Amino acid sequence: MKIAEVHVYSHDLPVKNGPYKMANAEVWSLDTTLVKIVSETGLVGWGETCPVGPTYQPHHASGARAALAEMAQGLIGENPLQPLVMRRRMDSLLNGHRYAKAAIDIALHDLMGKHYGVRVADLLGGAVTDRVPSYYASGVGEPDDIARIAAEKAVEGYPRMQVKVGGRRPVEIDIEVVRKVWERVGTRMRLAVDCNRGLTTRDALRLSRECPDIPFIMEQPCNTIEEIAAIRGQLQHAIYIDENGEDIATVLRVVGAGLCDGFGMKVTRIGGLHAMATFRDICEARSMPHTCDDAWGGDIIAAACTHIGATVQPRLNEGVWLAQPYIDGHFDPENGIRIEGGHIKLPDGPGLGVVPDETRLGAPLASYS
Ligand code: 0XW
Ligand code: MG
Repeated sequence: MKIAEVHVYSHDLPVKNGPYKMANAEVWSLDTTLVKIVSETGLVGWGETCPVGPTYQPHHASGARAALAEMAQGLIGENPLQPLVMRRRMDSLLNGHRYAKAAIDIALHDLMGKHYGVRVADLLGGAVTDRVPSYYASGVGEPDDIARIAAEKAVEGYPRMQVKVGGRRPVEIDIEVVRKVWERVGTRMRLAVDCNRGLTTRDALRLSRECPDIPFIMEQPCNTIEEIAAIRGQLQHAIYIDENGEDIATVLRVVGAGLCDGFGMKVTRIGGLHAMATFRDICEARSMPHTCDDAWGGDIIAAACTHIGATVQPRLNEGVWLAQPYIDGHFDPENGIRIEGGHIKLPDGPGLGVVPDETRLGAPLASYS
């Protein structure tokens, strides 16, 4: 089988009740990029990549589209049923830019699933559940507001809550946020405190030291691996790496050096579903809990995260975060991905099991054949 066509689309996703605020980003609307791959036999696969603005990671929407433009013509005529060979092909066309390559990789998995008549989760090793746990991530906010949201999410059935802290405000407010959430929710939900690179080592140490009784994990406390390494031995809390987990080589480095206890992982950052399966297996080999998220995105990203999330060993599964609660409507009005009771139903497939209504996307930005 050969790839006959590649089409690239863009679509705006306004943030419901925006902005969504993190230590290093405040977003009102996200610009997502969709990729449609068509085989010579007429099979179609969809992929997506949607950086959460230009400051969260070294990714941005126009960068994704420039990278796709660089590679797309070189994919025509290649076999879409070989994701490993295709990853090497993409690397031969462009260095880096895994978050753009991920859109192609996701589309290949969707197409492959349709070809073989199976779900993407089955291509990735097999689902262990069809009710995938999610988690709720608050924005950076005031202590009473975040505690109220946390209490509501516990009642909704979320097994885990991620509280955002960090940025340009006194760390005392962050400490109060964490304390109030813990007072309201206790052990009803597992708790993550995500600093999104936003704390100095001084403030990360203070946050941890002042909450030794609260069993949260601390996610991406500081900007760099070096800063985290410098304070790792003095922290009272387990450390998860998110933004710094840029590729498999970095994951191997931080796991090997004992610099973290788990990960917040993004499917597009690591390069797509093929790389995500490798990451999952590394984590399983070292008993490292992790999420299977993306930074933002619509139904295609949501489905991709849910399929890989369904394959994670349950004791290591920290959940699949979706932007769905912040987005009005779906690309696929019938089978769009939804969080209900803090969990996500694994789509039936074949492939991703979601098919965008193309009339909602308009004409492609670029087409290659
Ligand atoms: C909560 N998320 C998965 C969504 C936002 O893009 C940030 C991210 C995180 O954990 O950093
Ligand atoms: Mg994070």
